[in-house]
Amino acid sequence: MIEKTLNNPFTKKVVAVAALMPLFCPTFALADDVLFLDKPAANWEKEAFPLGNGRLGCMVFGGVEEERIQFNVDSLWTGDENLSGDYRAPGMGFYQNFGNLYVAFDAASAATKYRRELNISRAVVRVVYEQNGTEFVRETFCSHPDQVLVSRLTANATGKYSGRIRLAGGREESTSVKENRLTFAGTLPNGMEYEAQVLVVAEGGTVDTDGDTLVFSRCDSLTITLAAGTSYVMDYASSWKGEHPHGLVTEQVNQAAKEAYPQLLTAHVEDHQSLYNRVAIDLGRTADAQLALPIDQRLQAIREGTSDPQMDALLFQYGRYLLIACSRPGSLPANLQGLWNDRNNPPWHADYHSNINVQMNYWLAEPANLAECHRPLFDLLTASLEPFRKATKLAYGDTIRGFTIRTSHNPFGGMGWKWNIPASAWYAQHFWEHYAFGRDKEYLAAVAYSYLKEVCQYWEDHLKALPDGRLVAPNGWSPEHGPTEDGVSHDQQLIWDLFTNTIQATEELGVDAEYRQKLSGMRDKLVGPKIGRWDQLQEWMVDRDGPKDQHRHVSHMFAVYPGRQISRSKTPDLAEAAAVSLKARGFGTVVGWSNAWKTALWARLLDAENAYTFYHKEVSANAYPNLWNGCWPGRVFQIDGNFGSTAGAIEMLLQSHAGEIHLLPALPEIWATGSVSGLRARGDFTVDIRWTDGQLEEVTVRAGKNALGAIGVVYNGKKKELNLAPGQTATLLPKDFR
Ligand code: FUC
Repeated sequence: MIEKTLNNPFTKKVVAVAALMPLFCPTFALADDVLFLDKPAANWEKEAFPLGNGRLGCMVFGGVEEERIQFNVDSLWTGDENLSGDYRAPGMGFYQNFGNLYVAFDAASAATKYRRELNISRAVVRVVYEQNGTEFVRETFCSHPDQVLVSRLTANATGKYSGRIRLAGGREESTSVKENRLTFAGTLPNGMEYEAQVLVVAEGGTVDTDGDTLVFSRCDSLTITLAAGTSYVMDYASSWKGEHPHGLVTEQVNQAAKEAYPQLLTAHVEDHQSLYNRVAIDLGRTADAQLALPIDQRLQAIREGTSDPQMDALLFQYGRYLLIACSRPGSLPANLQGLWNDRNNPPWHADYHSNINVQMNYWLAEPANLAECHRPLFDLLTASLEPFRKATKLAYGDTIRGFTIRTSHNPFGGMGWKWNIPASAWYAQHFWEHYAFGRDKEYLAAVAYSYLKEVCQYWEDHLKALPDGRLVAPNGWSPEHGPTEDGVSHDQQLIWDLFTNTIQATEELGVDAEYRQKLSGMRDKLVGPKIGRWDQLQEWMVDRDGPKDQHRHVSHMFAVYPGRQISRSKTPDLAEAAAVSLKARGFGTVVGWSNAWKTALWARLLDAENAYTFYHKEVSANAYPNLWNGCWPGRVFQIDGNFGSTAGAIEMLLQSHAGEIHLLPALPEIWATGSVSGLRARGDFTVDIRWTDGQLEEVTVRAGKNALGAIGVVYNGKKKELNLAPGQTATLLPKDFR
């Protein structure tokens, strides 16, 4: 049963296909990895294509007369630690539009055969068209290894490029031009310094300056390199400020300009694929005629009822693509818009929203095999501890232990809007989950444990005893819904989760035995989930849920997902009550993140078709032509719906929250035959699954270097126990689950 990786027939097949990939790459990669349109973007939010290296991101429009590349750096923020707590105070700040790069062409005629595509397996946007018999090609990417944006313009004839290049800051900065370099710099009202530089290298022809633009004439090709940075450092003690970015930006541009374009591209693609290629997915075949459509028409056909399982796979991988693009070690975490924003006053400040949104941004990180992309969240939360503590003390008194946070926060630890008391416990869950999946004890000891413990301290001092001795969180609010009162289910569930994870952390680390006892005692006294008068899972301690209430927030379902207090296997009555509540919340079109949450919730409740209904809504109702999630159906881009959709789809294929690996727990009919490889399960396992006609064909479980060893694998109600040494692989077949 237990075999070495290479003896596994399924792995062998994957290896064999991978070896052929360079030969067949164009057809192999086509549908699941490419978004394409047959026209330039008319709209930033809906049609331009996003690229990013975690820190520096851009949106490519692909115009024929003028290319526009709008760019951002994740730390360009106004505001400060905003101790007023006022959401509208200047201290809350806004995430800023860094600027635009424009390349205008002296084009004589209209283009034909136009195609603009984003290949998410390469993280490259390619624009191709013909004009007067010449084929023009532009490739743009944001390199993580070189920390620059590169755009390369070529043609299949010489001397075809003439036009002008302009670099325009988002805050009306003036741009200076020297030789073939454009530069602008500025200082925000909060003292943050920033700078962007563009260097243009031409082959053939000439490049001259004219006022604040570069003029290129009869060039064969152009390579445009853009670097941008700010003086932000993620360090409260340094007032979040470091050196002026001029030196680094200059070096980044100069260094990249020294390298040959193919090298820059190869380094970029290799870096991207080192993350992206960890997971492959096949959810079934779409008809060729549908695949041949540009994505706006493809979405339209889906909206008219055409089946398109490869769109399901594309949406799945797009979530992974976007996380790689906006959250890499060293960057800020993904905000409400990831890192893309074209305004200086974006919706909700493009901030970190703590009552569902930023958490949802990271639900996919661990199971989608992008654990390192989770780190920016821990970095910012850890760096923000001091201002969070300070604000908590200001509001609640100096003697308070631990801290809590408001609904919104910025990259300086500044907060705004209402206090969202249990949010720090929800964040603690992320610290724990990173450990649960990877089992890195050093991280648990050095980073996660102190965070968990400090949040526990807050609750040790704040839980209130009812006359019968049970414990409740006082004055809670089920996010954006209902009254403020004691014992709100969302709070109770989060505290249960926090205590449970902290207890487990003490066991894993072999520390604080007495404290563990104390926490378990308190956890056992917490008012637990309750079933109400219409058999629903109560949102409040008082049985007041309305059966017709279809509010978008489903905060009392935290215990089902992303929590683990309620499950079909361990607490079937509560799980059924959750299903009653969720059904009552309806199946209508809802905001993107609510949609995604419901995908994951129905999957955890093992209802495949309801889960798929919501997953499908993301493309049938919410997604724009660039597949970005429109939060309120079709309007206001918000990235949580993208990330949450991928996370929800994973829950349909693999679950591991209940201490075992559950295969295909909610496989919908439309995904009857398919495969997925590289998903992560808690306990440091990586899982590949293949299925046909709705039935498991084969599963491979690989134990990582920190693997938990013993693990149960469940399929169709039957369990197979495995015991794997680190690095060992097991392959199971249907007969193992009889
Ligand atoms: C929460 C939601 C809103 C929106 C905002 C950014 O407050 O209730 O729908 O997503 O975050």
